Amino acid sequence: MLTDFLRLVKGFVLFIGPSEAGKTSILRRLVTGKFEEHEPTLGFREENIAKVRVLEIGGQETFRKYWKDALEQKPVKVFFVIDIAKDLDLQDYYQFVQNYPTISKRTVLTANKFDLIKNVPEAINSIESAIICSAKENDGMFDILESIASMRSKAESKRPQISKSEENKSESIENKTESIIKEFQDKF
Ligand SMILES: Nc1nc2c(ncn2[C@@H]2O[C@H](COP(=O)(O)OP(=O)(O)OP(=O)(O)O)[C@@H](O)[C@H]2O)c(=O)[nH]1
Ligand SMILES: [Mg+2]
Repeated sequence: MLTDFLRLVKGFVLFIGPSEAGKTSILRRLVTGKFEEHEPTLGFREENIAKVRVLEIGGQETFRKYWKDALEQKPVKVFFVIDIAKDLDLQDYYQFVQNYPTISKRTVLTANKFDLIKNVPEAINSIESAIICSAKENDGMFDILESIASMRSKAESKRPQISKSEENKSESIENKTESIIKEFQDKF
């Protein structure tokens, strides 16, 4: 079912990672600007963020087989969300990177629940592309949004455009990213 769905979807961003790390909380924060309690994701769910299709797959053991299905459909970017306070979650990330060395280049380690700790563990600090965030405290949400939005701009810039006004022609990728972010500004 998920595979059939994904075959129809071109260009999506994937949110995966251990259960309870906060994937749904981050995505709902980005969409609604609010932090609320959620049921665990029993399967997968979809959001539209900055006009990008974002798919979350639940982290419970029974749903992890779907991660593979989704990864085979080549997501443009993967956000691997972990609970920053749980060493086991970080081990999960290392395992993922080992299992999917190619995809790991397009993967952003997203260390959530920063509000629970005082100092970022050195192992996470040393990962340059990692995003440290807290869906609860609304920290780092802008970084995630920017990362999703810039991905859309890049994808668009590769597409041939049929009719372009002079104004559009001069619009740089940075400007596009900025305009997408403006849509979301009231949420932060
Ligand atoms: N302290 C704290 N708790 C958080 C944060 N983000 C999420 N939570 C809590 O963590 C629990 C799990 O959050 P979810 O967003 O459902 O986690 P998930 O990664 O979507 O989990 P699955 O769907 O089962 O894979 C909930 O009780 C949230 O309220 C955060 O930034 N800080
Ligand atoms: Mg979830």
